[in-house]
Amino acid sequence: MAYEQLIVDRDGPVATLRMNNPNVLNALSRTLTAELMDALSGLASDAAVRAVVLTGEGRGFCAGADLGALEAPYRRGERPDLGGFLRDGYNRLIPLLTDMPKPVVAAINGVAAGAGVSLALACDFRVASEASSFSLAFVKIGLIPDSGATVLLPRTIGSARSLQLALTGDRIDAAEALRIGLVTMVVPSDALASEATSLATRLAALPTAAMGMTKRLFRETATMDLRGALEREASAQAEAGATEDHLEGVLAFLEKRPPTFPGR
Ligand code: T3D
Repeated sequence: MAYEQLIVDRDGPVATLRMNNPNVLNALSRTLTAELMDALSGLASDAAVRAVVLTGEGRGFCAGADLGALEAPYRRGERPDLGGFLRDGYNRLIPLLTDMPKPVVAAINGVAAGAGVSLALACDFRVASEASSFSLAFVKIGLIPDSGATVLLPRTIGSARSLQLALTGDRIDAAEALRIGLVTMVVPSDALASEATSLATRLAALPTAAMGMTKRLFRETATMDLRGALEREASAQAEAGATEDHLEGVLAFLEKRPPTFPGR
């Protein structure tokens, strides 16, 4: 399907989504938000896709909410309901990334601000270019961190650093993001696409069903006690043990050959 502000490329089992609203650093317009939701929903149920890459066109990854959309109503003296806007938009978009039953790699090509940071945090891997930077810019316009940032950021880098970034809105560069664990890898700008694709290609050859279940378990057990988590693991392991991937993994090990996982 052709979109206005999103480019979808397929290379075998890897799908790459490129946010394409570069004049505003891929700010999340209503169009881009809706297109991301549509594309991610389709990829979630497409068994031929076994890994997803999310990146941006131009010099931005994503500058968060499209502030241009607020100009007309604010100048008219209207105050739109931002809570309703979140419930209809980002609150539906973010779970499509976190709950994607296959790995999602954010290839952060430039600045990520506001909900753009949340978008990166909702992905499973964050590979950043040396040109990337990060700002929880919400506070600079009198807003609170949203789109899951209040949960996803502390879970990733700890509460003290999260609060510092959230309360100051300070922009940090790629090296600092790596140091505090906000991203897991920093690469030269011209190597970003190939590094992210090569990671996604490697992930796409692994047992997709088990990876989907692993993501789900990490989400579910985050709020459980040990006994609850042990039981959840047992029932998920029963599911994993019934997959073709598990059978192939064990047989390949016993036959001393590399496995070929069918992804189910
Ligand atoms: O409001 C709601 O709907 C509720 C939900 C809120 C969730 C949020 O995400 S709130 C946070 C929103 N985002 C921001 O506040 C970030 C705003 N942008 C910036 O602070 C800076 O642009 C950056 C730090 C991201 C990058 O700075 P820089 O100097 O590299 O670029 P620039 O020159 O500021 O931006 C380039 C263009 O993109 C510029 O347009 P122009 O002058 O070339 O015509 C700029 O206005 C535009 N732009 C950047 N961010 C946004 C944007 N246009 C609309 N919305 C943006 N978020």
